[in-house]
Amino acid sequence: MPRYRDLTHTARPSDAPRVFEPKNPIRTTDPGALQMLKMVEEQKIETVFDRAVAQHPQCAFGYKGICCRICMAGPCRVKTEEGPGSRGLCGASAYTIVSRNIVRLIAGGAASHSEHARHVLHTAHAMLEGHAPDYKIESPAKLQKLAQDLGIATLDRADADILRDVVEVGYADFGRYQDRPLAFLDSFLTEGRRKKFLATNIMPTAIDKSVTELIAQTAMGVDSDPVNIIFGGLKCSLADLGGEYIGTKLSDVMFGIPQPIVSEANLGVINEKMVNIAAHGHNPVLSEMIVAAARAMKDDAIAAGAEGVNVVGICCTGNELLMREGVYMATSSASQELAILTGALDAMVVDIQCIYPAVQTLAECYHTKVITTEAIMKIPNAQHIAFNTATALEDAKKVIGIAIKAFKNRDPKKVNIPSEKHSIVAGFSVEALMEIFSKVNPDRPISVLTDAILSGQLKGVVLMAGCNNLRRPQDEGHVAVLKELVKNDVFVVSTGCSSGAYAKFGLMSPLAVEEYAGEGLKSFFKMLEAANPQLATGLPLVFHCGSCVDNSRGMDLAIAMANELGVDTPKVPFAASAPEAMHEKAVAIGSWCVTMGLPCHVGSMPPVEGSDLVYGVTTQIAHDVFGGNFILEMDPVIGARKILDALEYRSWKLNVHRKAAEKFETSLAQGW
Ligand code: BF8
Ligand code: SF4
Repeated sequence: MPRYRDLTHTARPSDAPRVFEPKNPIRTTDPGALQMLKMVEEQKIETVFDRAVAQHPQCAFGYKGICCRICMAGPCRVKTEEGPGSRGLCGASAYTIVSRNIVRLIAGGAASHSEHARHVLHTAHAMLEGHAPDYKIESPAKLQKLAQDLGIATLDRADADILRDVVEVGYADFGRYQDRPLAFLDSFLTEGRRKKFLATNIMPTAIDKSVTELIAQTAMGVDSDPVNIIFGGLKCSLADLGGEYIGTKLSDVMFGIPQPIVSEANLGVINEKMVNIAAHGHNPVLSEMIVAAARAMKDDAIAAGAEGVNVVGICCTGNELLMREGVYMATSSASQELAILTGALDAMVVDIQCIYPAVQTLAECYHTKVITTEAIMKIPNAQHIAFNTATALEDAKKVIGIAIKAFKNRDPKKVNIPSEKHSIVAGFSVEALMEIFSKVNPDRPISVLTDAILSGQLKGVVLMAGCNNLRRPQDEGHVAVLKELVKNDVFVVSTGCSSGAYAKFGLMSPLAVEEYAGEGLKSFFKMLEAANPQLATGLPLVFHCGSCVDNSRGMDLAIAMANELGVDTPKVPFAASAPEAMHEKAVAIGSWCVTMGLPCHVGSMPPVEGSDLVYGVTTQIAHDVFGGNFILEMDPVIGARKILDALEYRSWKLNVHRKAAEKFETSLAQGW
């Protein structure tokens, strides 16, 4: 069972309101978004903030996970009364319905992440076959390392041959029929996790199989055992993690390993004098080509009367471009529509995931063109350009051409760009972090981080992740949790829309360190900066480690720490937090975090409260089986305190056992 130092803290959430002022349409704390909404106040434009108000109150059955729509005899809603109403029509109990519903979210998340990864794989494959001439191997070093991790020979082999084998293993990971672990997943697991997953029968063998098997397992009249269903869900979440690894690692091979880079964030990065195009969605396969095309077509933009083409990022594609290209981050999930309200966004090109269909509705009130690019993602009335890796740069140039044409139709009277923007430092892949640590300890770079934790200088590491969820104001949770953690000397890395929040608030900057970091964290940064005079800027308060698939980078960091400390991941002072989780992908990520042995705070209640059994498994029993557990807490400060308790408990235990091992000159005990 997880333990909390403050005895008022339990596995149940505090009584903080689940929904912030349900009738209040000001549901953001992002200064740029607030400024934008103020600027268009008179115009009564409908955005997600108004629709969030209109959706309340939400259905209490759905909220608790006790509405079953799995077959057409339903929907069946489980009532608290005794008798026939306490079960679905087929006799399914609350625990069956809740567990089926929640694991189907994991299946959706795993399908989404791995579809992204499959696209990167297809692109690599097409490149090797000579059908994707605009792509190349950007990082042979990453390819070598990846191949070695996968057990693929590298000595005296051409990069293309090595990549061919890597791609083959990646494809096999999608469709393997043999009873062998997912290779990309197995390649980085600790021995302890490998044993645990085999013993609990949740080691996935193939990504597609894990998703379809889970849908089949939870179909009407199949599995009704909540524990078995949850284990099926955890297996699928591990397949999700494998898919994320494929996505991140191959993206690094083809587009480069992110390195520290200076950029800017928030709506003020939209430039009135430029052709502005937002890249929104997730996959660098598209967005990298958009950036290349924008650079190539600068003169066309100048001929149209602009100063050039300004690509800005939204959501995770924004993270990908920020890390590798220094592209400005315009905004994140819940404020995506607001980029259009500036009246200066000439086009928005999208691929997959987290794109509100509402962007097209709003674009029709302006000159903005929305361009969809993927066969599985179209929006009625938006323009569709089928993005083909064989003609990638050409397709991307068509998109830029549309933006330049739209620029000429821009109505200057409608231009309202908020002034809000901040300088940020991003691009902290694990490789980039290790490079910085290596200036202190070239032989064992990661020990710089673990030693700081063992000495008490740092409390631990937290991976801040996830979305916006307008049950509470946008970014409020991300910012509040971060401030509490850094004040208490936690080293924080971030991904996804959590990164978006910190970038937009200017917290992803060295300037924020003085104001918010605790003394231990400050002295840790000072020591790193002194050893790294080559860095162009100071270190930021929070380290941007990428998009949502890049949560795999967070896991890489946790595993490196585990290996250095000589323990399995459940003993590492490392936790995750998604204060505003929303997407199915967030459920998949949270579930693998727990399965990998990490405490995982979630600040928006998932639909599990309809069953005490399922609630107890996710928040308590999971801790006994896997060493990780969900901390479901809506108050961000209490959430952060609960995370801190988990970190302190782990570092305290580590120190006790290490001291005992030193004293008696034995190896570190493992049975705790
Ligand atoms: O994958 S954090 S709202 S943008 S799901 Fe979506 Fe959530 Fe943002 Fe990226 Ni991740
Ligand atoms: Fe109702 Fe059972 Fe069908 Fe679900 S599967 S909708 S509980 S009859």
